[in-house]
Amino acid sequence: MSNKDLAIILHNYPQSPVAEKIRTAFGIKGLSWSNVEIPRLPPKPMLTTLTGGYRRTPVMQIGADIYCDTLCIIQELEKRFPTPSFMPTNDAGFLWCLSRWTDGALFDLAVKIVLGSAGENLPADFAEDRGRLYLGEDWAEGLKRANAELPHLVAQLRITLGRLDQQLSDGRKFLSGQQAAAIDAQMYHVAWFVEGRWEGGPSFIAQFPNVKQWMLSVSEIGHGQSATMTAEEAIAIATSNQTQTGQGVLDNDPQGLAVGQKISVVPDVNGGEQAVEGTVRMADIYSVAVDRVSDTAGEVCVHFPRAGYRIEVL
Ligand SMILES: N[C@@H](CCC(=O)N[C@@H](CS)C(=O)NCC(=O)O)C(=O)O
Repeated sequence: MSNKDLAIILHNYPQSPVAEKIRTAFGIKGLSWSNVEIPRLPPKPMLTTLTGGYRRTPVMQIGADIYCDTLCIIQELEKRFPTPSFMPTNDAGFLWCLSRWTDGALFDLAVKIVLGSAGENLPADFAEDRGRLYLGEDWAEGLKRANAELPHLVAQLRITLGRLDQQLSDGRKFLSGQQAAAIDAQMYHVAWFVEGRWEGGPSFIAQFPNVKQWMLSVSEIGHGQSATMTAEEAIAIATSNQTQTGQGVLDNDPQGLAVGQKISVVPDVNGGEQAVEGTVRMADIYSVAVDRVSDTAGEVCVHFPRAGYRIEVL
């Protein structure tokens, strides 16, 4: 069976900006995919049975391979479906590095603006879950601070949009030229989130006409072709397939990882998240994958990026 025969499944929900990044990435590559809608708040047992505890959105599944985090997903899509490339210019190294910032500091800034500006209007359970995930143990204080310092936060975000607006002023259609790149999806999901979920968002974005025009171009790319799938169907696909990931660890692993070693993997932020445990199947500079046995789906291979994730040898 070739890679192309196995369907791409995205576990996500429509309001998720981070999922919008991947839906747009599917559009850039013109991919077909199955859409499994997951809950916006935990518990998410049909998702975590596949991931081993990772609860963030989105998660991509291809057969019995489960890809956590959008960096890991984009890396995998580029490997399996190289054309058209997510990196159409000769700046791939810079662009991968830049995506660490769009997905980290820039997205966190947007989260503070959206959550902070909503203030008391956030539903209590949502505020508690997302507050803890993004703002740490003192999240209630953090939300109040974000609300109080909203002008400062907006001034920070304005810098990025100002720079992008300048870059786009030469008439290019996308950020790095006439062809859409991964960095378009990676910047776009932040702008989409701010415009759609902060009440000041539309007028803020309107100050940057080139950015607004670029957002339209990115939205016109669409999301590829998708069809609805149930979580039960996705689990059955994991059960009836085997991982396509080869075994091996690149030489000179700085953490001394070895195939078969028991490890845990968790986002390296103070989000109060559950670590995923399994045995190393594959590790290289950019990714790590563990084998684990799911209660409902049998043997699965769960993949993470190494950037931004903490691996502990157990
Ligand atoms: N670094 C992660 C961030 C994922 C993330 O924070 N996603 C948000 C959704 S927009 C989330 O998980 N929120 C909590 C949830 O959906 O349960 C990635 O790039 O995939």
